[in-house]
Amino acid sequence: MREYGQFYIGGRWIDPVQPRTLDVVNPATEEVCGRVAVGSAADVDRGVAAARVAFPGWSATSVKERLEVLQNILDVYQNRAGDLAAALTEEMGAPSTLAHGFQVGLGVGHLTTAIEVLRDFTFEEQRGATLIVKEAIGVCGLITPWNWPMNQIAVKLFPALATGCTVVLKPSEQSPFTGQVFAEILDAAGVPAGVFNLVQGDGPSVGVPLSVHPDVDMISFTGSTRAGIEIARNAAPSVKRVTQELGGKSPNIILDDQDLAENVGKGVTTMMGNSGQTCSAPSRMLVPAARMAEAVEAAREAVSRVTVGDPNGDFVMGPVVSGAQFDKIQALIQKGIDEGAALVSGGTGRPDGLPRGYYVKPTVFAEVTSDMTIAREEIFGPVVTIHGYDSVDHAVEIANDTEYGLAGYVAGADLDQARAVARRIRAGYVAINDGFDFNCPFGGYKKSGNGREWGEFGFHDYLEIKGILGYAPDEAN
Ligand code: TXE
Repeated sequence: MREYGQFYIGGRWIDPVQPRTLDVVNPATEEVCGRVAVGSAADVDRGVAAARVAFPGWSATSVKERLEVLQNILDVYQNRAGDLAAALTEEMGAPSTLAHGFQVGLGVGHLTTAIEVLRDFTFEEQRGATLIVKEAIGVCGLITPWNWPMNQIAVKLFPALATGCTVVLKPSEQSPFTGQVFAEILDAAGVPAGVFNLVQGDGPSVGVPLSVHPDVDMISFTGSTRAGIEIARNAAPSVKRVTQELGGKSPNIILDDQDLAENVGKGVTTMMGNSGQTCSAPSRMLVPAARMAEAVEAAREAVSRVTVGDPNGDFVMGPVVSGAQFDKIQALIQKGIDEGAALVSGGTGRPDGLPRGYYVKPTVFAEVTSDMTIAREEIFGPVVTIHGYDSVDHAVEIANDTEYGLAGYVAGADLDQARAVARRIRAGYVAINDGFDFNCPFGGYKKSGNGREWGEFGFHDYLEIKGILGYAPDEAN
């Protein structure tokens, strides 16, 4: 049983202003596995004040000094990777191999990338008589979700620190353990007091006071579109910057010239990873309509290999994060059945032999059309919908027929055609025949949000751009 009763503020572990705690439930057992202090507006005030005091000093440090701090964090992070992964598996049910290899591993990738980007980043640029200066925006509130808890903290925090910002982090109330272990890591790495502050709590108790706070310069948020809109609304009176990485309903177009069975299999396996709780997951699979039967067979075969069970055991998929997510997914699967989609595999109810824990059956629907609820709403569970298209133009039309625009996937043997299709997808991130790149900008069009994370693009969100006229070197005057 984990007990975390304090917040990390101003370089110290301190008690919350008012004692209140929240139980954390292990989704694999449905039992309480820990207790975490819940903050209030008064704790947010303290965190923001500490970050404000630290800002002038931290933003004035040299790149070399910040590189040293980031390198220290990397060393401690790698030493404590096992603790982070264990915390993560307990709080959100990710299988331990996924938790260690990807969930926590991505943090190493983002940190290493931030170090590389910072080494070469151009903070100042002379253009004629004008100097362009990129300056840290100030105190940043980072509000993160539970699905890739460590990755989401990493992708925000490291660019924020690298650019000279100071932060107050509020992790999801459903996955607070990783945030707590992570604060211990930053403390051990010698991050200067007040540069990083941690206040735990839920949306109303801590997320809202952070969003409205007049002394916070920016909120970086990842989570639901609902909360993203609320944050932007709450932030508006103080005119702070708000970046949002929200939901997705990403298309996976398998073109006719590519190996259909192989790519259907890959799409199904990718979708089931992390129990489908990935904002950029390839949730809508688009195949040539004439080959629907072939695709269904391949999907059935692939899904039969997705074993479900105890995240500490040798299974591909663990539970989903909570009872609320379980219920939401069940309702959407039922809706798919009611609206006439063809259920290929899975369905409602728990998998056999798993009476406890928020386990969902890996589910595939075929013959799905864009008007169905399962094609429109983000399910955020292990559910793939297969849609048939009649032509490449039709595939692109289906791909873009969504209010989201986070990611897209194209599989094609003729690369010219695949590239042309990738260009036509209205999304912030499109992968042709797989591929992974820590420097590729990641963020959404439409209701998937705004701002871009990852690599160099992740730095821009945390910088103000100032132009100083008449700053020309003597010879340019
Ligand atoms: O998210 P919330 P929930 C989607 C996914 C999922 C649905 C609901 O479809 O099924 O959202 O998940 C904080 N002001 N995604 O309800 O509520 C909250 O405390 C400030 C996609 O768990 O958005 C947590 O830290 N903060 C997504 C964070 O927002 C607020 C990842 C996310 O929780 C707030 C997660 C408020 N008013 C869910 N309300 C992705 N893009 O990957 C909540 N929070």
